[in-house]
Amino acid sequence: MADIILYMAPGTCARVTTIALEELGLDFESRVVRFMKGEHKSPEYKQHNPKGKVPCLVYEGEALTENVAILSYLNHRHGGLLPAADDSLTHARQLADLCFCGTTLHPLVTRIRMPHFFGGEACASEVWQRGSQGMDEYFQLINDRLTHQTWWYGDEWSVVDAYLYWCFWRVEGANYDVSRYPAFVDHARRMSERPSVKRALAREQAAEETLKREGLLFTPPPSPVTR
Ligand SMILES: N[C@@H](CCC(=O)N[C@@H](CS)C(=O)NCC(=O)O)C(=O)O
Repeated sequence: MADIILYMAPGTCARVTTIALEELGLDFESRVVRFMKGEHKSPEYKQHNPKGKVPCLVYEGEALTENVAILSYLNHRHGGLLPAADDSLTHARQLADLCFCGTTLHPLVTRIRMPHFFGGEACASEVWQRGSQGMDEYFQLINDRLTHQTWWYGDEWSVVDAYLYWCFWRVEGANYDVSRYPAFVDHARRMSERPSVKRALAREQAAEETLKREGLLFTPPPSPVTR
């Protein structure tokens, strides 16, 4: 058995962990979880992640869930995912940045990308609008920060950039107008050029092919808004 197994599904926030593992150059196995078959809610999968979600990292036999925790752990073990933090305040602030992605941005991403989940077809447009309005403030904040620097922490790339990139990609594909945030657009382009991201996307592509072959590829309902 591989020492590191990542349970993932294409297009999901598991991409952030995939990019982190690729950045670290670790040897790991990506295992696709078949949402369409309800595999993520099966008793077998819930032995790894009782919350029934991806990502779940099994590292040397120990399961770990939640992107923020996984990324912090990987950084603790290997370094290289966050700038060196010698004091607890810097460390806490980095945690705050990861939490911003996981607990502020991600729920808004879901409202924009999957508005139908919140009250069905009848409310989808309203949910999308409210999610987008909520997101505008944060995209502006991110854009302002990236206007004069390459990465979230200046010249130094970090896994916060990977998290931001996933959020950006998700809402861009759900008709959210990202062109209002040109520095964030440039950041996403820089991210997409990183070899780690290319390798992560290739893994997702392979998983997608598998799901397609099995007739289990999830396609979300069309966005309630058009651009
Ligand atoms: N807080 C969790 C969120 C994980 C999460 O929501 N994953 C989604 C994919 S992006 C999922 O597995 N959804 C399946 C479901 O909720 O049924 C994390 O950051 O890891």
